[in-house]
Amino acid sequence: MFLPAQQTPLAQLAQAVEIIRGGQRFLIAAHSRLDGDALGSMLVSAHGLQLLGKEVYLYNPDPVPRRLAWMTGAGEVRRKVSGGQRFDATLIHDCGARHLLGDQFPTAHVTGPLIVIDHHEVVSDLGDIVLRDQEAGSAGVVAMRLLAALGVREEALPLELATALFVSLVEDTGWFRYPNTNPEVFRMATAAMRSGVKTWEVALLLDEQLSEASLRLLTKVLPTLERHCNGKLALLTLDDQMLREAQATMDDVGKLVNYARALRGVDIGGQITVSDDRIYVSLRSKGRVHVGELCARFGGGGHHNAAGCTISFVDPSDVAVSLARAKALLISACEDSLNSSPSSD
Ligand SMILES: [Mn+2]
Repeated sequence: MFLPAQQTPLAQLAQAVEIIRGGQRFLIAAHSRLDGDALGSMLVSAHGLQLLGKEVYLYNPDPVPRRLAWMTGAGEVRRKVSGGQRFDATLIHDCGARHLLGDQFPTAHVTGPLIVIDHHEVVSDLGDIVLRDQEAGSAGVVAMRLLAALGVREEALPLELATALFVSLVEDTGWFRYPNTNPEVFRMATAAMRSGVKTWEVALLLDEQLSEASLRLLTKVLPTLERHCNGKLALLTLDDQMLREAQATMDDVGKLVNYARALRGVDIGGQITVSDDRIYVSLRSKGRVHVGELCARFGGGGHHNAAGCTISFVDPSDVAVSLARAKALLISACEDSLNSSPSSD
């Protein structure tokens, strides 16, 4: 019934358009641990489909982070798809792996065909129709391209749609700084501004609403800094005890990993989060090392300069042992990647 994934991007886009035109109810999903692009791209599709007279149901396994809760439609995201529903198709955003949709993601009987809207480089097999462009600045860009193919004009977007698009752009390009910043990103940012988005208003809402707990947490995490691989790898570690001491929650964590990457002489910055019998690793590269490929070795994925993976505890009763082993594995993988990537200095 559906074209195989190796069909051309244009054929896949045409088929997605046909399914959406012919359907009425759509499930809108994204990867767990929502970030500005995952939620932003979901909301681009949700507002866009509503504009076209369709009904949408928003799902994510995790709660919406506090810093994104102001976005119009964020309050509609449900952590479970309530029983008895059937959808004509499901749009999955910013996601390259099935497990990132959570255990509550419904069966094919409920979801209908899966349309993946994504820009990740390191992915596993997911989706009946795959709209994936690794050159796209964000998943929101791919979602906007689909809306354009459905007849939504970029020049006159409803403010809530324009805002969602803008958030996806600024979050994934680091406010137009990362190498994925390209003319299409600026074109869509211009369209968003023409539709009424104000940059400073968005910046205030996204980045100028820190809790005091987040600063207390910073004072716990920064002293954990370690340098490895001749200083080229910088690691920060966060655990539940630090959260308790700072009276903080995961909502207060923020982008700690950027402090590690920003150091002079560092090629890879990493943040290790120890929580719930799992060790979650976030890596950021300045460009020399492809951290997406590095994380894929541990079953994770992502992009050239930003990626993540999860490492299970070897011994849930002894956190220190599990953490030491995870660090050793990570350091040796980074060492390999650094050795096989040409040095810039
Ligand atoms: Mn993204």
